[in-house]
Amino acid sequence: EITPEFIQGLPKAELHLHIEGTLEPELKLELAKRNKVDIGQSTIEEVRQAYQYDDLASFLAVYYPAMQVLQQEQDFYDLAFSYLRRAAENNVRHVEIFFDPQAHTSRDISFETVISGLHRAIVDARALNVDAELIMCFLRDFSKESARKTLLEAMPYKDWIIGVGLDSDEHNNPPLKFARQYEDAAAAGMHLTAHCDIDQKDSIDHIRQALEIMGVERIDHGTNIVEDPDLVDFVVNHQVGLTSCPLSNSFVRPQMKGEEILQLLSKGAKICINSDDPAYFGGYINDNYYALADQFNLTQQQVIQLARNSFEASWISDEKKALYL
Ligand code: ES4
Ligand code: ZN
Repeated sequence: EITPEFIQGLPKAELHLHIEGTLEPELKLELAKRNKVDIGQSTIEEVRQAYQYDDLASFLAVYYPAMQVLQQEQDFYDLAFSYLRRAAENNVRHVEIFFDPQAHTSRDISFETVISGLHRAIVDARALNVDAELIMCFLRDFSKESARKTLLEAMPYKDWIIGVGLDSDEHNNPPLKFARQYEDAAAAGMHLTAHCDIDQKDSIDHIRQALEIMGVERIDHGTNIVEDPDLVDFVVNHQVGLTSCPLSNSFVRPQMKGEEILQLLSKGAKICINSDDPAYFGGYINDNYYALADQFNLTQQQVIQLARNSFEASWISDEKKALYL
């Protein structure tokens, strides 16, 4: 019923996309050469062969070390501009891009180098009819002191950062660990979101903390919320966005979670479809819509609602939103 052409034709927003997860093998090799970094692989086939993961821990162990090829401002520009070109090809009109400054500052790459390259790509991508913003993620397995330092480094660039998020290893790293940094970010005018991953030991607790104590406006992943009807009512009543990533789920989590996505959609939750780390999980946003639509027999109405939700859950101005809704 649903064709790739139908999905291609829908204007979409992408709200759950890690820029470091868009590093394709081709660019990884080019940057390794440019910066004379030995990554242990020298062909695209070898790079792809190293992509062996079946859960979050084994994925993150491949993902973070690969970032050493990113060194110069131009590298961050090339990474972001390549993604934004793909986004435009996927008919993505608006994107809120996660970046992990601590994955770079911990390697002695300056915050300024990272954000300047990303921001310059965003400015140039306006010519492609893609409007993009940055969400700064704290690495939740780093200390709260490190998060505090990162937020201070970000302050001179706060007009370039629309919000903060939380990613990396969730085990024993609850949202509340960063309550103070979220308060400070909100006081600086930033929006708030947090990863609360699927089937984590404490995922319902984490979702509840993030929503009820920290006031996040979106939950990244978070489809486990179906286990708790009161929390589902809360996200429906407060229009909290839920950013799902079907291909990511099927790669490094137990399954795509299509039933949960459809259940939340039918209850009126602002759930939407995203690609997470497309260079690692076998597809960009249209591939994610198609995989879900194909395997769970979605109707055109359901796919249209998912695309509408992506704009409704976004942080663009109401005037701009009206152009898409
Ligand atoms: C991530 Cl799949 C996933 N989970 C947690 N943190 C991440 N950062 C990038 N991809
Ligand atoms: Zn993510």
